[in-house]
Amino acid sequence: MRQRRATIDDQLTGQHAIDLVERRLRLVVVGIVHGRTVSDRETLMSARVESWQLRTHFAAGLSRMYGAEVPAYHTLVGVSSQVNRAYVGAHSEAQRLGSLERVTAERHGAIRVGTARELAQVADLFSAFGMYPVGYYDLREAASPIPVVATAFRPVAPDELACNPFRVFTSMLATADTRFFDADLRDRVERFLAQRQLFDPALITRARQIAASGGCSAAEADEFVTAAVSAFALSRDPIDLAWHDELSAVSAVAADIAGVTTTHINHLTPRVLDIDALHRAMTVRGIAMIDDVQGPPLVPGPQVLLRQTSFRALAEPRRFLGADGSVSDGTLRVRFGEVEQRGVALTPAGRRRFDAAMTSEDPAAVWDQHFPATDAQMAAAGLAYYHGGDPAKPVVYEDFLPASAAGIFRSNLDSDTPAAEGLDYSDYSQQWMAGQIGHHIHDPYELYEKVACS
Ligand code: OOG
Ligand code: NI
Repeated sequence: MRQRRATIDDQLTGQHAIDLVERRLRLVVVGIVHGRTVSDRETLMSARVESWQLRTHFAAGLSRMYGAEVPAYHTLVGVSSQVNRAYVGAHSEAQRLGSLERVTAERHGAIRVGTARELAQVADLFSAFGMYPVGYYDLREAASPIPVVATAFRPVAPDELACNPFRVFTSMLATADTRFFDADLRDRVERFLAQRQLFDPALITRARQIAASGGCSAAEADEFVTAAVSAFALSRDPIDLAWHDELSAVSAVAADIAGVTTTHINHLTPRVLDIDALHRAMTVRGIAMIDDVQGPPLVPGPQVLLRQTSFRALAEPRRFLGADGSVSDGTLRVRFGEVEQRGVALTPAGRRRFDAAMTSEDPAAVWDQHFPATDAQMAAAGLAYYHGGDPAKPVVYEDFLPASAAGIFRSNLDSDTPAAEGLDYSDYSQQWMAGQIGHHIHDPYELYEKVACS
């Protein structure tokens, strides 16, 4: 048994880990069919594939596609799995925030859309994978503002998170904010966006049906997942150069979102158990990471919330359409590599302390004025969530941090223009977004309460 375990761990290198989970899943589906009835193909194809299984296939499909498009992702995933194995080998309690297998296979993605209508389509599409909007992030409020409002789509029930925690940070361009878009530009951006179609309407209709029934047949699953994955492929269609340039002068993010007729997966982020080791290992390989790890500092006590860092992807080939109708080759540097380390989820009281610590020039230096040094003290003071209140069983933070997200966005921009001075007359809010997309946006704290009590 020990022998076998070692062989499995050896295989846990990046995509391998994902493929392994996916393969096991297929075996489960086949196994169910065999167990119940005869094993003829018809029965197999009518076997039910649950939403969580579709989610696993979706995450694996995106990972394969993104790896083919952005080769540096493979390096990041490979180094991440090495770091995880080394960390588990050296720390006896390493797996209390998740098994080596879960952590190594875990990813979050990021996508960006232009309008509330497009966001509503994303919400419907992701509901087929059991991924629902959680939290509201207004990145216009960050120290260095980005003209987007966002939510994250993810599983919400504890057993669904345990099956597969895939999540996607999803941003929407804030065209109604006059500090970024004057009336004329807003009008032209909105007209451009109204004319494009990111998703085949049939895909969204099918997604709604799958969401309503909680899954689909094995026969339909492949086609549905393949279509969903390809909706996020980088397009080879020529980009209108003048329009893209005009938007780039306002905001690189606006150009990435509204300067093109499609959307794409911006990044897929592996999870590591030791982000500082990862940062060093990537730097040694000559990959220039951003200087800082975003989010909480490295502290001797319990690691909280989420730490992230990133590197700029290489320029990717794109085709451009000139004013004279000629098509030329060029490049864009938009997509990047990111890695994350997840810690314990904080209660509202813990989060207030975190926000206070982060106002310091040097959060690590003042950390012990805000947080105790052990999980037992964190639990006793009601600062963080633990399963059944047991300090040995932290509840993992499943969400994002607005300041870090803005930092991740900005660190990878060629240039960005600051927002103009002035007041914001737009009415973006969590309620506004929920109304626009027709889905309840979950409060992360309510979900952590439930997880801690389950
Ligand atoms: C999203 C940036 C935020 C994160 O992990 O906080 C993000 C984007 O670049 O589209 O991915
Ligand atoms: Ni990210």
